[in-house]
Amino acid sequence: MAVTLPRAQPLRLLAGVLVLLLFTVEPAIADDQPAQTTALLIDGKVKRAQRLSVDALHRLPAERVDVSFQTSHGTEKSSYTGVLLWRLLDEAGGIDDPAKGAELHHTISITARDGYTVVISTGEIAPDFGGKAAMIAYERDGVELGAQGLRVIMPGDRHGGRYVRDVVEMEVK
Ligand SMILES: Nc1nc2c(c(=O)[nH]1)N[C@H]1C(S)=C(S)[C@@H](COP(=O)(O)O)O[C@H]1N2
Ligand SMILES: [Mo]
Repeated sequence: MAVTLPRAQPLRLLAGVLVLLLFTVEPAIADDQPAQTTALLIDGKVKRAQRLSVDALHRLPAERVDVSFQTSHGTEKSSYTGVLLWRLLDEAGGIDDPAKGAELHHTISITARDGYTVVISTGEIAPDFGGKAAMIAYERDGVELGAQGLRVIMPGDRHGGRYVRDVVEMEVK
């Protein structure tokens, strides 16, 4: 015996409409977000805090480096092009500290859009000391990183942990 429950129909209709709304409204909200423009903020203890666009980075002296590092999904081997962190500090007027040996007294907190943060010391990248050719890359294997965002390159690191993806800020402390 087929018994139809008349009250079930409007409920189903309502559920259907709700499901439809979920699928249609969510992308509409995402589309309303302002386009994320890639830029790098250099602030904290620097003389002239800067917000550098990708174009501005392209106008600075470029370095290209071949690197290879371990990740949870195997070894990554690529060639990155970008600007040395030390050169970027220079662009921001240098470390704002007149003390002798100031380049050995500070840290740089590098933060990504997802909140991932890595801290390095200024002494590690100072040319007369650690001299590490750490850089912010805008290009990988000849292709612009574009929407992937800028990336920290740490030549010599064995694991990829400091290869911060989509970096947005370098704060000198
Ligand atoms: N923004 C951001 N960058 C990040 C991470 C992260 O979680 N967020 N993980 C790091 C770790 S632990 C590794 S091993 C590498 C992985 O590199 P891949 O994304 O190119 O595979 O990215 C590094 N950079
Ligand atoms: Mo990792």
